[in-house]
Amino acid sequence: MEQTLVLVKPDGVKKNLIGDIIARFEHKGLQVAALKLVKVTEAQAKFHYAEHEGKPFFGELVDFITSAPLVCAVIRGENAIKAVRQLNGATNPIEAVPGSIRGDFALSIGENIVHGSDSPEAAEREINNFFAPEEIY
Ligand code: DAT
Ligand code: MG
Repeated sequence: MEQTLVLVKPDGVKKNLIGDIIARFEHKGLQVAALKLVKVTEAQAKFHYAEHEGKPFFGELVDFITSAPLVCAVIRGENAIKAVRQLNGATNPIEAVPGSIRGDFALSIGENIVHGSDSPEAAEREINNFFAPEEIY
């Protein structure tokens, strides 16, 4: 069993897509192990996206993710990390295939609706940045 961190980013929340997005993970057979709505702090955002520090889009990324509440979730299941990223679709929504979350609901790379951890190490780090152990069931 794997665990991964999912974010329904502020654009997904504003577009009233929380339910649709979480439903896709549930329909796939993955389980929701933790779920909450939060306004991310700048420090939390910078830690979450630390691998992108120094890139030209880093400032915009931090501004965007802290601009309004988002939904964070721990999603659990067999191959959860890869399964979530497959359901999310390619980073750039214009490359994401129809049927994927980004392929269906997003148009621009700066506002691509959803996040999924990309490795077990990243998942552990990212989950700890958003959840206390007792919040995960
Ligand atoms: P992913 O979210 O698919 O793991 P990533 O880790 O490469 O993609 O990038 C993190 C986020 O940063 C991504 O969801 C959107 C934003 N981003 C990535 N590349 C970008 C670019 N070239 N211009 C603007 N935003 C970008
Ligand atoms: Mg990433």
